[in-house]
Amino acid sequence: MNLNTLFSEQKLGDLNLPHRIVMAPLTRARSSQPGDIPNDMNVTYYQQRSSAALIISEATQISPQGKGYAFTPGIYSNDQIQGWKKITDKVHARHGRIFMQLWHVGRVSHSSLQPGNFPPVAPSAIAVEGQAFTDDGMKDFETPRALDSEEIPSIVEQYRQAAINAKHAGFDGVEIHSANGYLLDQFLKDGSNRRDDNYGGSIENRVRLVIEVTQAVTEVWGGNRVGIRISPTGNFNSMSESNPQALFKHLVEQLNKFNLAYLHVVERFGDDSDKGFDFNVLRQSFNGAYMANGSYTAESAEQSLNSDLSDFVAFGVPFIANPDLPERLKQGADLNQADSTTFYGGDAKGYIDYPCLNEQFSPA
Ligand code: 8OZ
Repeated sequence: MNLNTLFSEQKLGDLNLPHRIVMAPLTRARSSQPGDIPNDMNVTYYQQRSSAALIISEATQISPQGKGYAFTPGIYSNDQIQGWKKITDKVHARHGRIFMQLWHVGRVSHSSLQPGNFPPVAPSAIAVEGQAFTDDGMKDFETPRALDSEEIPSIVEQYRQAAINAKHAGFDGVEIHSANGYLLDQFLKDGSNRRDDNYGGSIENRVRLVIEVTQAVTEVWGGNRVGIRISPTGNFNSMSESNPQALFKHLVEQLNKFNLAYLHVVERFGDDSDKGFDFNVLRQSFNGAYMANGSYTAESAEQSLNSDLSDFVAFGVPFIANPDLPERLKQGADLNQADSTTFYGGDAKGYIDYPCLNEQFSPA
């Protein structure tokens, strides 16, 4: 099968991307402690992957309250901004492009990770099932504290400030993380949102926070440098929604007024099925580019592009193990297999030691 469309140029907002293979956001939990600061090993990792059409950074907490996993990086302190600046400089030196993924975990946290050791915050006081990844290992999730209506503007301001900081750190744009059961997804879906104020109940109310955050972030960046990630069918982190098709169609229609660069859709997570959801309704309703994600191969990505189901395809796990993934897919070369035991936390092993075909993409 030829891969002509996968390797054709395409605009994303006002950027010209050389092909359609995007590096998905990947949590690797290797920032420097204390302070959740990007380090030189992180620089090498991103620089090695500069041949992606676009790199989307690992999920990055917008505030101390937004943190939910040990060792993930932030974008609220000056040291974090300076650490990220080294990363964006090296990616740009290799003619790459990189967006930062803005992250508030909401209830997917633990008091030991929170400022003042207070409980995590959420739309409603409903705990996630399972355990949080803390500095002292896995700990049961706790019941979160439901945010007061009066606190919500301060959440929006956390996103705005992080968007400003990402600009200082030299990013090309930002992606709003509204997927996978974190704060914004918790507000969207009715399994986690039982509020009776303007932010809960009807679909119109449940999308309100995402829209306010998008308003703030696009005021900083302009819509054409902003994307948003959603996972309409995902149930990771104890998520559920009674009418995902109606909820996400309404959300996408509301987002159109911001003229965003792209809609990034997690269509499946691991071996999750699509549960009959019609993703093409979202693609057809949205006025920017559609970025598909979820276990795609070069062939299924080419098929999706040629069937006009997507404009870009984001690859996750294959980029962990193949820094030069676009070149390998182009050549039809064998792919390195990812070692899942080194996905989260640890050192250089399983992080910056996966070999490239050509040393042009190896560490500088
Ligand atoms: C896996 C492990 C930790 C975090 C996401 C940020 O699901 C994540 C994540 C995934 O979006």
